[in-house]
Amino acid sequence: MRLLVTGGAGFIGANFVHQSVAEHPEVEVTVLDKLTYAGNRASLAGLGDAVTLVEGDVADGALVDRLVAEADAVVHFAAESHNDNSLADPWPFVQTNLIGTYALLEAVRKHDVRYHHVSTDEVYGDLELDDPQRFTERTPYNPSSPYSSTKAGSDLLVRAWVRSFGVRATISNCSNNYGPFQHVEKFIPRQVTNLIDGVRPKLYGAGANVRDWIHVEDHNAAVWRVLADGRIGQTYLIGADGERSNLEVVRALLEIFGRDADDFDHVSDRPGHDLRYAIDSTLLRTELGWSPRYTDFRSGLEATVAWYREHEDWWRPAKARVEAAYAVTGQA
Ligand code: NAD
Ligand code: TDX
Repeated sequence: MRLLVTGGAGFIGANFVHQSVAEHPEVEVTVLDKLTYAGNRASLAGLGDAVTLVEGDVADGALVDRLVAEADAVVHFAAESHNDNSLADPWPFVQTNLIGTYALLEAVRKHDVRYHHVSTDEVYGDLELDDPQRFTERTPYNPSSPYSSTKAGSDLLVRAWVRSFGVRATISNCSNNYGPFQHVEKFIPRQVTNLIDGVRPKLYGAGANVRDWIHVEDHNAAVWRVLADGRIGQTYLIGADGERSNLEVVRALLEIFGRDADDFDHVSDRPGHDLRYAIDSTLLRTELGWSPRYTDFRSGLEATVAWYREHEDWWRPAKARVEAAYAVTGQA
């Protein structure tokens, strides 16, 4: 099988490519990645002939048409992915997340290629802390930020292309991922690399916001299950019952680093900051037999800390620029 993986030099995409090469040796992988600030060739190092990297834009219709014509399936990870960046400059989010998805949909429609669309739980908006309901496949869309609204729009394009044109597509909406190769702008890698540098973690607002953490390998195993056996036109929610407040995560990291429990700073909150995400992944578990392997968040976090300690050459070049940008918004 020939698989086109967009965004394969980013966090989740790179982990997906590593996992695919290790567990599905019959698959030939082509990565299409623009190598923005978030993409890194080094994340695909050591994979040899099994992977071809094409540097290009998912919104480039002619390039996408050519690559899709040579593929049996497409897994679309490429996106502008960081909420804080979408507040500073929404345009790249509209361009990549909406126009990029449109270009892929037109190509898979023309060449009748199987398509899987990787999306986020943020399309559903947020929940109150004490809401007993979690997000399901039937929860109405209610995105808050430029990032999540462009992801929501891209999901709706996929649904329309399935219904109107018979495109063979599935969608998955996953909760917050952690693990190796995540950019240092994101919450967990930012605090881990701060702690390695002897800098105090930075918590937005009071730190009461809750995220539903899942290890990236569990997310990608679910994407493979959906790609292989998912029903065309169906949306699957991916989550591993990992709800934690940001304060709890910071405290766990401080403990891992042997630092005092109050050794962190409160910084300016994110405008429009979603309060809580929580996923009910019953459909995925019952229909496709998926379950997470990383059920102990603390040991997953320890393994992630060890990875960042061992791969300073990978993250160090991005660190100073990220912290300089956070200083401008009062978040450093
Ligand atoms: P990331 O920012 O780490 O990686 C994105 C990748 O896409 C980078 O390699 C970047 O170079 C590439 N890219 C950006 N614009 C492009 C363009 N126009 N053309 C081609 N390539 C382009 O993101 P991530 O965290 O790995 O997220 C991957 C996908 O998973 C996204 O669609 C995101 O919405 C979704 N998702 C992420 C999470 C999470 O917790 N990180 C959770 C649920 C869903
Ligand atoms: O320094 C920080 N301090 C802090 O308290 C940073 C960077 C973040 N936060 C908070 C904001 C969020 O409540 O931590 C939480 C997680 O923040 P992010 O890592 O920016 O993730 P989030 O905004 O929740 O979105 C992530 O999960 C869903 C991904 O970036 C998205 O791509 C994905 O769709």
